[in-house]
Amino acid sequence: MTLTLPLDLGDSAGRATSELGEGALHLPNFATPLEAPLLAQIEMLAKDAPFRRMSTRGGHVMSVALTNCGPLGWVSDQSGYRYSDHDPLTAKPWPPMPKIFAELAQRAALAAAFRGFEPDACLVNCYEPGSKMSLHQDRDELDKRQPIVSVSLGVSAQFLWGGSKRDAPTRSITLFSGDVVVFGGASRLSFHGIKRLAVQTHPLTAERRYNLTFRRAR
Ligand code: MD3
Ligand code: FE
Repeated sequence: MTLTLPLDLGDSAGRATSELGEGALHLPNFATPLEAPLLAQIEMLAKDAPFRRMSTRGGHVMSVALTNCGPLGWVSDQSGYRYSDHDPLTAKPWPPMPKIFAELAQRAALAAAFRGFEPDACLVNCYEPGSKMSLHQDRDELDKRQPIVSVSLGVSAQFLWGGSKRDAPTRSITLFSGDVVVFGGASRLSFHGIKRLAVQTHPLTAERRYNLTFRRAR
């Protein structure tokens, strides 16, 4: 007798690894086994380095709240963007990068054929319903041959993936909790963003979405 199991292919299950562009590899559910411990580490590091909304050079306040861990952290204020070895809010060094963060980032980079990736910065973004990130490039890191590894946790988001020019057409990709994307090579300087977060709930994060981006800043 043949058993037929229900399949939900409209959801996050059953997606294959795909190349979004040259050097940009989407690894669906790569971090799913680590969801709970990663979120527990985020909660702990936010006790030392709280999530906060930063100002931009233009004087706008970002809708995404952020914190960092590792030797360097990405910061923004009225004088612009940069990496800093301390938290401007507390004047203390950023919390150390948890071992499971660094190991996950290195394993993901290796899965995308980037050997020896040793991140010195992990930016942690926190999205609430209505938060968004406008189309931008990440160009504050010295060695553009080093990839950036992104890990999504919590409610899903629509990731906007553009080209090497701001006005190039974009495509939209849903990033679910546990998804990892490695951006390197020709994709390292591509424009990208996150659409306004819809109201949704996730069992581990309620209405929030977190994104870890691992970087080699210096
Ligand atoms: C493509 N974060 O923090 S992760 C950022 O989901 C950022 O919070 C988004 O963009 C987020 O800078 C998107 C995906 C991502 C991260 C870095 C990239 C895509 C990238 C660097 C180069 C190209
Ligand atoms: Fe970015």
